[in-house]
Amino acid sequence: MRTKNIITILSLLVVAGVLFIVFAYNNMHPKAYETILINNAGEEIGTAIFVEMNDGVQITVQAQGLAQGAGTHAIHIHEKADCTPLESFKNTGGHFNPAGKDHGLHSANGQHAGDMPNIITDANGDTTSVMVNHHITLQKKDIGQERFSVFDADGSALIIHAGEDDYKSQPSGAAGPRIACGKIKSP
Ligand SMILES: [Cu+2]
Ligand SMILES: [Zn+2]
Repeated sequence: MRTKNIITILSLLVVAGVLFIVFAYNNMHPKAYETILINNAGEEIGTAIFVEMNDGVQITVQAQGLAQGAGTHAIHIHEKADCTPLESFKNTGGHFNPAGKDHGLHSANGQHAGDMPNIITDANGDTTSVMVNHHITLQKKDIGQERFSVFDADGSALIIHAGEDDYKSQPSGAAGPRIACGKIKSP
């Protein structure tokens, strides 16, 4: 009987140890992250889910009533995780650009790490959009000079604009005001 109890205790310790290692590993290497999107009134309008992939980060955006009806909207990663809804989310700064490139998927010296293809909304102003950004990572450290951590000291933010990105105008694609924001901050 005593042996059985000891084995039970040892088993529990092993399980606890494994759980701790998984927890610690996930803390150092987050595989997924979810953020709430808010509009200029500070109201929750959707979510963005980030999943670490071998060659980038997959981002799934679901938002309701993002805009008035159907349209095309720029979406970028901006520099800072401050989604205070004042003056068009200006606290998020410019585009996430640790490599010092020009703006735009069509620019010769492009692109910012935060640049991504436009998304579209339906007649209700809703969207479900999936994209992969090959220039960012959810890991806490950059991966060489290819992929940069969105969890840097000041975090970053997912921003959606009123207008579309023309993929070439400096410094931000002439995309108009910022209408939605989701902070990306180290958990
Ligand atoms: Cu932007
Ligand atoms: Zn840009």
